[in-house]
Parts: sequence; structure tokens; C-alpha cells
Amino acid sequence: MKSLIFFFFFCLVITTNTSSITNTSIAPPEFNTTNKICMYSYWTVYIYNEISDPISVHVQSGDDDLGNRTLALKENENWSFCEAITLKTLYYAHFYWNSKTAFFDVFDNDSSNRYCTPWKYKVNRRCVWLVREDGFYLGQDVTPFPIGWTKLHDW
Ligand SMILES: *C1O[C@H](CO)[C@@H](O)[C@H](O)[C@H]1NC(C)=O
Ligand SMILES: *[C@@H]1O[C@H](CO)[C@@H](O)[C@H](O)[C@H]1NC(C)=O
Ligand SMILES: *[C@@H]1O[C@H](CO)[C@@H](O)[C@H](O)[C@H]1NC(C)=O
Ligand SMILES: *[C@@H]1O[C@H](CO)[C@@H](O)[C@H](O)[C@H]1NC(C)=O
Ligand SMILES: *[C@@H]1O[C@H](CO)[C@@H](O)[C@H](O)[C@H]1NC(C)=O
Repeated sequence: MKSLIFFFFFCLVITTNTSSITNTSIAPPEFNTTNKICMYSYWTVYIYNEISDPISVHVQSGDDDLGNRTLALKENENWSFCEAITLKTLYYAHFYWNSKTAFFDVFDNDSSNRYCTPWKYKVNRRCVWLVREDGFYLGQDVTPFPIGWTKLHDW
């Protein structure tokens, strides 16, 4: 069990305007970003449901199973871990929304370096998934959609 959850408060200040309020249903969270020291990066991955139906999310890795969780609208699942120095840390997930399903890697070396918060000495890193009716988006923060989000998968 290498996933331990550590949380710290970090006030995320996002300027909003009227268009973003009508366009974003999820309020910016206060991410807990403890400066936990790892050999390499310390990560927290968040998966937010932005679909009005409940969805089920089942996250697993080679040696960890976070279970089948149900997320209502705006709810999130999150977990934290030290990235292996081999950079081979991999988490994958099954998603269920009514009759639709999806299955893909929710954390790997390549997508985390491309779309998540960049490496910085002794600073925790973060990936945020946004689950929408039209697919799955990855970003660094809960910013007003579609700013900062990259669509990576369909249902
Ligand atoms: C934030 O992380 C710290 C360190 O792990 C923990 O003690 C604290 O309870 C966390 N706070 C929240 C709100 O999760
Ligand atoms: C949010 O706004 C953008 C442009 O401002 C638009 O392209 C997009 O379709 C909107 N999304 C929703 C869910 O209304
Ligand atoms: C992360 O998940 C826990 C429950 O596992 C929840 O209490 C916490 O609020 C979540 N963090 C954020 C930033 O929403
Ligand atoms: C997880 O929950 C969904 C929805 O209830 C279900 O369709 C799916 O079979 C479950 N998956 C597992 C592995 O239990
Ligand atoms: C990890 O990703 C970085 C940046 O995309 C890449 O340069 C490096 O070769 C990758 N390492 C492994 C072990 O996949």
C-alpha cells in the first residue's frame, strides 16, 4: 500500500467573471498541498464528476485498489502517492455512467508531465480530471471550463 493521503490547505485564488460562473459548476477547491518529501515527486490526483448523474469510478494500480466509488455531481475522488524514481508509477481507472463505460490510465509519466503541475523542488504536484458528458479532461487546477483543460478521452 504505497498510497497515503496527506492534505494541507492551499488557497487557490481564481479570478472569475460572469461567463465562467454560468459555465463552471465546480467551485475551486482548497487543495491540501503538504510538502511531503519523496525520492521523486509527491502527487495528488483528483477526479471530479461534472455530470448531473452519479458515476462510478474504480481506480487501481499494480499494487493498490481504491475500490469502486460513486461520485455525485461536483464530488471528487482523490489520492496521493510518491512517484517511483523509475517513473513507472501507473494508475488506471474504469468509469461507469449509466450504460456508458470508459477505461484508461489516469496517471502515468507522460500525461502527468504534459498536462499536470510541473516539477518543482519540494513542491507537491497535482493532476485534475474533469468528467463531463462529452468526455474526460485533464488539467492542473479546477479552472472555469474550458480554460486549462485538455480533452484526452471519450466515453
Ligand atoms: C492536510 O494534510 C495534513 C498532513 O497530512 C493532515 O494532517 C490534515 O488533516 C490534512 N487536512 C485536510 C483538510 O485533509
Ligand atoms: C463554456 O463556454 C465556452 C466558451 O466561452 C463554450 O465553448 C462552451 O461550450 C461552454 N460550455 C458549457 C457547458 O456551457
Ligand atoms: C479528497 O477526498 C476526500 C475524501 O476521500 C475529501 O474529504 C476531500 O475533501 C477531497 N479533497 C478535495 C480538495 O476535495
Ligand atoms: C462498479 O460500479 C458500477 C456501477 O454500479 C458497476 O456497473 C460496475 O460493474 C462496478 N465495477 C466493479 C468492478 O465492481
Ligand atoms: C517521463 O516523461 C518525460 C517527459 O515526457 C520523458 O522525458 C521521460 O523519458 C519519461 N521517462 C520514462 C521512464 O518514461
